[in-house]
Amino acid sequence: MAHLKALIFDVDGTLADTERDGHRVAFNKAFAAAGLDWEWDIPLYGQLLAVAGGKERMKYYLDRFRPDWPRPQNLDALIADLHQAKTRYYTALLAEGAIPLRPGVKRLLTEAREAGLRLAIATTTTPANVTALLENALAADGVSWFEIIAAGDVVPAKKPAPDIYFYTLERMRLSPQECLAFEDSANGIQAATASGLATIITITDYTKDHDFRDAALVLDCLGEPDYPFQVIRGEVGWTTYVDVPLLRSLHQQWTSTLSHR
Ligand code: XBP
Ligand code: MG
Repeated sequence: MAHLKALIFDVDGTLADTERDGHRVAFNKAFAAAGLDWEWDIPLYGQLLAVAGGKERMKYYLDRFRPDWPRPQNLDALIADLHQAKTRYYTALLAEGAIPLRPGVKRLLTEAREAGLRLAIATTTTPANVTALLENALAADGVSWFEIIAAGDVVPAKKPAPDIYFYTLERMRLSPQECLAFEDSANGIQAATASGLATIITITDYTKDHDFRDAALVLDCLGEPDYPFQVIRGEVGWTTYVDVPLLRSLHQQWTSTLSHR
């Protein structure tokens, strides 16, 4: 039976609740700076999150919500420029400390490293956003905590396609049975489970109604010793926060269930 060797983390919604107060705000700043009458309020952005990827999301917005908006010939170039500007605004927000890590994330990452577990990131967001989040919210050397950071356009298809997880597993030379994934959204759980990974979900306000029937465990957050998690679906025994012993015991249960199928 496979032993647990690595933890693979999604970024947006999982390491930090970045969408509503981070990415959305940065998009709106980029639109305003470009003199565009595009404005993404909180409910609209929730709908736009159906599409992973900032560039893809802007196109989806135009197709679905702005058929009236006259497309320039160089639409792809405009979208690319807007996305670069948005990334600058987003990383500036992170540098101001606007987005903290979610409860339990720093503690679990620290414990996992001390326990010799390998760490990786598999995300749709732009690599510069990952670096800015880790360096500003985790630790100055936060990037070095992760053996692999697979992000953005490094793979042809974005979540819910499993490409970014296959890419990560390949570079770590690990099988999905030797890992656990952490996600927050329907796109994420589909990508992780399609690559054979048992997945723990921590919901956000934007994703609490998503379909997580394929998740191994669904929680409101990872929890802390003084800040217990709420179990939305799954078994955790008496534990009230996610730690390495819990992950090892859950992994054993899940892999043994899988091997008996
Ligand atoms: C979530 C995404 C990203 C972000 C925006 O990524 O879909 O596109 O919303 O980032 P994750 P970019 O897989 O970490 O949940 O604008 O850089 O794409
Ligand atoms: Mg996510």
